[in-house]
Amino acid sequence: MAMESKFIWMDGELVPFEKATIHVLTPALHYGAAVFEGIRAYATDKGAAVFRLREHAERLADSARVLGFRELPYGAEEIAEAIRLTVRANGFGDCYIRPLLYLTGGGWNLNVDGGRASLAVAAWEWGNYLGEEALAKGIRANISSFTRHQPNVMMTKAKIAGNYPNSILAKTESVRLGFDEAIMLNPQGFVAECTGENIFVVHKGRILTPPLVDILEGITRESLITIARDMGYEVAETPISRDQLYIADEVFVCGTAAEVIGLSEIDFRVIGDGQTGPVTRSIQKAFHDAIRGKTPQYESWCDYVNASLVPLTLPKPASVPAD
Ligand code: PPE
Repeated sequence: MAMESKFIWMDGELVPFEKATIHVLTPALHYGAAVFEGIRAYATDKGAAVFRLREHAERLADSARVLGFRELPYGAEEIAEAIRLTVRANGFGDCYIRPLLYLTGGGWNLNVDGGRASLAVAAWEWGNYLGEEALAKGIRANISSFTRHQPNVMMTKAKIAGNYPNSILAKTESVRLGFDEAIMLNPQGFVAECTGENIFVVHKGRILTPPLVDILEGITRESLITIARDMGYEVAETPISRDQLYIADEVFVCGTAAEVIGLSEIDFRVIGDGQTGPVTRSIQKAFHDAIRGKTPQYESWCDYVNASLVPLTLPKPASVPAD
């Protein structure tokens, strides 16, 4: 199984991969009452480094708060430590990390207060999210026939598991139509985000991206805005229409899993010259350097798993290799 690892961390314990199971009557599974993160760690000269770990751990706790959990078994710092421990115990360099806080032990009357939250942290080696050729050639996207969430229907700031069937509907439709990814519009008809990425447009030397109001506050998005501004580009957070995508010089998408990928075509219109454009390439390169700890300016974004600053207070079974 491609997602295999030695251990998955579950509520304070590293459990062997095959034993990391939950009962079919766990409410999270029935109602999507769970929140998750997608995080990447990268092999660097100083060992594995988790990219922007603190921000991801805080977003997980925030997502739980948005879903209505009033008490969490772990705070952001403990979540971060469980993540470092999981990467270390599995001996991974490059890997994808998936913490999941899920409703269990009750909550069957659609009330989170009837149950409690449990935390699991898995990690696995996950290659190119948008396909082998995405980085070199860019990908083809369409505008989805499905609308992205209105924030008073589903909370777009939170990575709530139950938000994702909206992405599944859109992505499945796009792939069946022969595209690689779906671009989703908000209920007003402006560009929101993709099924698992934020989106950027390059037009006449300026970089534009939709405002945060009804999208996920992507951590890659925020990193790229910082990188682009540091490189001297003007970046504006502004509503973007569908036709602005068609006439863009470049369009790129970004996310933890996808990283930074150019769009070669949208709705059968070639974007720019149909290749990953020069602005996208320069930002891609700066991002790839940053995630591997090669840019002193951004080194604080790398959390080296072998250099935990907090003492290891979480339970650790005897089978875990010594640090
Ligand atoms: N929008 C959505 C809807 C989203 O799911 C992601 C992450 C982003 C934007 C980018 O956010 P960030 O990772 O913080 O830069 N999507 C996750 C993959 C979803 C999946 O399970 O598949 C991810 O990239 O981990």
